[in-house]
Amino acid sequence: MSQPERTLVLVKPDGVERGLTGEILARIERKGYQITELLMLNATPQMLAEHYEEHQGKDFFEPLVNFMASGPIVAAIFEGDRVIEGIRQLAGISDPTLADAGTIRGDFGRDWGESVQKNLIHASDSTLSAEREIDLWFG
Ligand code: FUP
Repeated sequence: MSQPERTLVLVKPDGVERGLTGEILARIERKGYQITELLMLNATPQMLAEHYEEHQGKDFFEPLVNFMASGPIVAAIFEGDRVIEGIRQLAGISDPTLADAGTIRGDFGRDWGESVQKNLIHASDSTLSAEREIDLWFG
């Protein structure tokens, strides 16, 4: 039998600061996915540079790393069949102004006039990135 699919979820510093950690994790749990590991931590710029390596060199890279290092993050591993797609759907698109109502980013996010999108949640986008990111945050 194959291993259950896993993904990495981060409640970003804006989500933790605004008291939305429980709401965000609850939405994912209510969908039916299971938390298998959970922790709160302050990420180092080095970890964040590795996490967001595909964005190095882009305009928003430095503001993104600074934002992600600005306060505690809650990191979780969720598992379940097609969990990667399922949680991306619950999260909504990156720009919280345009994310559909009913999604986490659409319901709780907005533009704050900053050079980085504060959009509450990270969720891995493929099995390859999920395994890489789980190693980085929980390895
Ligand atoms: P996502 O897969 O939705 O988390 O988004 P990306 O991997 O494309 O981008 C990572 C993070 O960079 C986003 F969550 C928000 C931020 N970002 C910006 O601030 N500005 C942009 O133009 C694109 C992304």
